[in-house]
Amino acid sequence: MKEFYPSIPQVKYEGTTSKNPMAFKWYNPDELVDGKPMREQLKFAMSYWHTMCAELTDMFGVGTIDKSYGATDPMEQAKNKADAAFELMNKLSIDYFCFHDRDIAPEADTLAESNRRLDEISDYIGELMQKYNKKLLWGTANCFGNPRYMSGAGTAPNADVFAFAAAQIKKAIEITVKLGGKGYVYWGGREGYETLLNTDMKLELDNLAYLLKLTSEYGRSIGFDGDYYIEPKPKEPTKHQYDFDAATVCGFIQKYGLDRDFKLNIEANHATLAAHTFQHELTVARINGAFGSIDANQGDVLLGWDTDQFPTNVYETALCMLEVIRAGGFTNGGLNFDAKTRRPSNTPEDIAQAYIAGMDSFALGYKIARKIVADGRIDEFVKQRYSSYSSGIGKKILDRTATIDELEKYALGLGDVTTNTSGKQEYLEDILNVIMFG
Ligand code: XLS
Ligand code: NI
Ligand code: NI
Repeated sequence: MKEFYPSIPQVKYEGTTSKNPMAFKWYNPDELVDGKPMREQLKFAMSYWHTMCAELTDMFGVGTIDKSYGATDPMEQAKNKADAAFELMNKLSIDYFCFHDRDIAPEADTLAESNRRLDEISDYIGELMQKYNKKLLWGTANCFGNPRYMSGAGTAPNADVFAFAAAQIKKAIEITVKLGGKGYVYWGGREGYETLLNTDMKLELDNLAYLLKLTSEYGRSIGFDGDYYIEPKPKEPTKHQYDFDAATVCGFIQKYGLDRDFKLNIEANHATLAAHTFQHELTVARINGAFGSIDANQGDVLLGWDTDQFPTNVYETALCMLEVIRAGGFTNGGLNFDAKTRRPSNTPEDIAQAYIAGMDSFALGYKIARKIVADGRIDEFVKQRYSSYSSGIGKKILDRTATIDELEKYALGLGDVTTNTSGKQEYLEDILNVIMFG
C-alpha cells in the first residue's frame, strides 16, 4: 500500500530529555495509570475534517496544503484519504477518530447517491479499522456546509430542509452504528439566527428538539447504545447559535425531555467564545449529569472566532483533566482534537508535530491533575469553605428542613454577619503553580 506520510516515523515515547521532534515527551501510551494504560484514560481521537480534509483556507486565500491524496476522482480520493488517515493514526498512536458523513465520502447530486457512497466508503473504513485496530469515537452529519442549509437544518424555515436533514442524520447514525461508534454528535452548525425580524424562535427551537427526538429514537431502534452529545457553541457561523453554552443546552434538553439520552461534547474554544472558561463548561456539564466528551483545542483570547488551535496551554489541560477525574473519567467519550495547524504550518510534519504537542499537553495536564487530587489542599480548602453547612443552622439549610421563620429568627439573633472568611484565591493559585512547576 502507498505510504502517504514518508517523512513521519512511528512516533514513540522518549521522555522529557528527548530533543527528537517526532517523539512524545509526556505521552506514554502504555504507561499504567490507576491500573489502565494512558491511551485508555485519555482516549485521543483524530478529527477527520481538520486533519484529512481542510486545506487551511481562510477568507483571504486558497489553501496552503494539498489534501487531494494523489487522486482526482472523488471516490478514489476518499479511499486514499482513508488509507492516509489510518496510516497517520497508526504512526501517532491515536486509537480513535471522529467524522462528519461528508468528510469520509463526498456529497453527490442526490441523497440516494450520497448514501450509496457512504455505504461503500464505510465498508472500506471498517476494513481499515480492523487492520489497524482503531475505533470510532463518534460520528456526525454535516448539516451546515451545503447551501440548502443556509438558514439552518432542524431550525430551517423550509420544511423540505428539515426533512432532508432528518434523512441525512438517519443515515449518519446508521453508519456510526455500523462502525461501532459509541457516540453521536449534534453540533448545531447553522441552528441559530441572524435577525429576529425574520425568525420565529419558538417554532425553530420546538422543531430542533423534535429533530433530535426523532433521530435519536431511531438510533436506539437500530441498536445504538452509546451517548448522544450536543456540542454547545455561542456564535459562528450564525450570530446567535441556539446551543449557546453548556447551561443553555442543559436547560434545553431538560425542557424537551431529552436529558436521559443526551450529554454534552464540550469544546475548549467554544467555551472561550461564550466568555466562559473551559473548566466552567465542563463543571456545568458534570453537575447536570451531562458530562460526555471533549473537543480538545484552544482559542486565542485576542481573537473572537473559533481558531481551533491544537491545545498546548498546560494550565488549561490540567484544569480540564481535573474535571474529567471529578466526573469519574471517560466512559463513551474521549479527547477529540477538533484542531488544525496554523495556515503557515502547512506540511505533513506540522500536522504530526501538532498532534504530538496536543497529546503531550494532555498527558502532562492529566499528570498534574492527579497531583492536584493527591495533594488534596485545594479540595480540602473548598470543603472547609462550606463547613458552616455541616452543623447548626447550616445543616438545617442543607437538609432543607429550615423554615423561613426559623431563618428570620436566627438572623435577628445574629444582628449582623461577622463570620465571613477569606476566599484565598491567590494562595490557591500559588498552590497550583507549586504543584505544576515545583
Ligand atoms: C465547529 C464544531 C464542529 C463539531 C462537529 O465549530 O466544533 O467541528 O465539532 O460538527
Ligand atoms: Ni467541535
Ligand atoms: Ni469548533
